[in-house]
Amino acid sequence: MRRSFTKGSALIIALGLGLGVAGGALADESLQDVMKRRNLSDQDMLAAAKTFTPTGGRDEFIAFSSGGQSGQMMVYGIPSMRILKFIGVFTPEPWQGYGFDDESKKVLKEGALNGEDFTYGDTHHPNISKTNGDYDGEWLFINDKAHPRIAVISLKDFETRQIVTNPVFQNEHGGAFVTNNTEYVMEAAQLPAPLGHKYAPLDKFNDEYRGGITYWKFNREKGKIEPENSFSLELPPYSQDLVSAGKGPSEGWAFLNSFCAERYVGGIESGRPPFEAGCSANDSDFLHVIDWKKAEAVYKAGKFTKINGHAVITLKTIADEGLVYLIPEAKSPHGSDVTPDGKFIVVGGKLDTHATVFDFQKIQDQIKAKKFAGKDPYGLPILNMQDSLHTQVALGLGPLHTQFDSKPCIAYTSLYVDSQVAKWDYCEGKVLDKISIHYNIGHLMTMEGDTVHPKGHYLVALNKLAIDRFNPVGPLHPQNHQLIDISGDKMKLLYDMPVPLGEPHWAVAIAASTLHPTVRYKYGTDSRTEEASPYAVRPGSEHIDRTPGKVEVFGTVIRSHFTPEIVEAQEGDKIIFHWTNTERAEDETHGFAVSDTNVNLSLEPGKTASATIDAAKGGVYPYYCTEFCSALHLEMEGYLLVRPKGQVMTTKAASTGATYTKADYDKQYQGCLDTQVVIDGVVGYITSTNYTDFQPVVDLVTDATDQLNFAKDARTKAEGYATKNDWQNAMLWANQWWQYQVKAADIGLRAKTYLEQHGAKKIK
Ligand code: RUQ
Ligand code: CUA
Repeated sequence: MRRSFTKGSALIIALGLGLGVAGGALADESLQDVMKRRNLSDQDMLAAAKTFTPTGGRDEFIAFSSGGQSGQMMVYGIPSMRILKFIGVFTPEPWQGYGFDDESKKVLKEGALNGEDFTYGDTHHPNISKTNGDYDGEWLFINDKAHPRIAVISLKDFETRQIVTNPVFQNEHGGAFVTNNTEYVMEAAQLPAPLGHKYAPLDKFNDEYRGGITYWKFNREKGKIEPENSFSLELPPYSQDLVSAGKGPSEGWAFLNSFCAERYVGGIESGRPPFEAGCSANDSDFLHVIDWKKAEAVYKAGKFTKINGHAVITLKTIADEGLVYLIPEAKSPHGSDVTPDGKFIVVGGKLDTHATVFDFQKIQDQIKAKKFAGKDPYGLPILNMQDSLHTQVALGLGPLHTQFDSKPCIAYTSLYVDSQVAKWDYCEGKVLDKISIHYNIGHLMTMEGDTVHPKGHYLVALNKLAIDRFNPVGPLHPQNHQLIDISGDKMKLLYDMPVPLGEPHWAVAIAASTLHPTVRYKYGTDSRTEEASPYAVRPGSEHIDRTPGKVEVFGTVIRSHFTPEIVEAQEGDKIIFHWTNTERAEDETHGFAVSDTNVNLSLEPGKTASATIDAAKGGVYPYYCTEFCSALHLEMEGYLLVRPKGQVMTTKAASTGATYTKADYDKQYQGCLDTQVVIDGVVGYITSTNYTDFQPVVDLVTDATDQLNFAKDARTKAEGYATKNDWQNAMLWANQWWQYQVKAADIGLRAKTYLEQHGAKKIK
């Protein structure tokens, strides 16, 4: 429950709000009545009970989903399917100030190509950093198919730290998949093009158009991809698709498929059959088996050429060194997923009814014996498909992607054309169960389903079409994420979640207990780099620096004021605001918006962020806080005054406003003394318990102590003015003293509630 404070001679805590119970007959409805009224079956009730999360409840798993064309990501809880956050990645996200503060503009700028800033991204495949093949919950990666890019997101604060653009590919699809210890983030090209963003006519397709895969070196300590330590493999123009890293026995290898080994070039406008006909004409495409450990050694030995400053291992070197082997795979494959034990690779086929299970050991045996069926036109050895197979299983129409269960040998494969999920045993090669979804599933996600220890429990179907599942909202329908219970023998559909964001593509889910996000930043953190901001100031040392043509504000925010509140500048000046949120209280975020400008910051506790304004036109630009942070949130405001050319600076920036008397001061002063009694009571309660055993309370006590120190300062000022009979300033500072007390009391009450709810013990 929210508390609010009413100003008066004493602090009144309004606890009574919202306690009323809905009146009338509905309140007396029984479960049976509700089931009847809403036409719910026992099965529905069971599904509801499996997903319903009472107020304050937490989810067992956290999912990170691609946000498709939004260029963002979505975070939601499983099994409740409650959306927790959208993460701005390749596109601005105003609420989080992403793309609006100077710090995040820098991150987005890294994603510009040929000088162009993109305001969309086509995000496809998220991946969580792994340690020994399991999610470690530290970093998140996602690719942008449209402008080949990879982004790095910190799972401490769910903010984007870095964007790298691919210097050699024109387009990609097979990102962002990590190797088992996150040594590399893999990004495979899709539409072949001349490497290095160059031109070549299409009649040179076979000779000058190329595919490839980039290995982006990830520095875990810095949380950064290191382009200078990354390399790419030049690959034939086969339209490479998805890739996954080997595990266990297949550690050090990667498996990348392709869907147009025909190297067909369409041209429907000139009477040629289109791409779709030519790219699906042959019975097979190629699975690329990549020895990435060996490729890394070749790169480190300097056997590469440079394109746009980036190391590329050429096809010739790849063939000479034996870095890539090809295996024919069923027509128009899609999805390449390594089993948790690392022994098998499962590949779907969009135009096939089978899932193909390749046996890594059999592949190795052929490679070791140099037993090749032939070579492709680029000199890459081709293995015999039959000799590489473990089994092929007829699953249904359009098998795409596969995820794994915690139970051995159990896999789930999406069937796009059939609109179903197949549960099957890849060891024995038999189908166990099927469930219909709505509709045309693409990817699917089990809990930690691409790690060496999948967690089972749930599966989410990421569907391409929703058609009739939700209330109509016009021709563009929401996406449909469907939650399925996979804990029993038979799959059970639990919940449909509409998502109005973009095509979901893939998602990954991690046990919530593995994530350890921060509650607040270390004081003065530039959240976009996670480093100390050089612009942070402590309360009391706020200042405005003026140099010709430039006004630089070093300020702080706290409930419920900006310091400074009035900033004057001259037309033509560059004005730079740096704000530090000095709050430590959980969720006490302030915003900073300047009217008639594109400035909108989000200042979470401890964060420092900056905004630059070019004051082209004289005028009055009010600024205000955009988060309803306190009872006096609307009063959290200020003015940027830009004087038109020719006007001089006024020394008295603000009018004096109302005038106060000694009586006003005395009344306020008494009010502060009364409030202090309430605060002392709360402090007495907290210190009488074992509160130091509760870290969140220790943090809150630190916050409250901060506020009480500010209160003491304000009191000293008030009393100082009172001795000079300056009742105007005395009264205003006494009021400010009270404002700080209110915030201290608010924090104290949060701490008290926490202690009561978490069974604190009396020790005094
Ligand atoms: S792909 S629907 Cu973009 Cu991940 Cu398979
Ligand atoms: Cu700070 Cu509203």
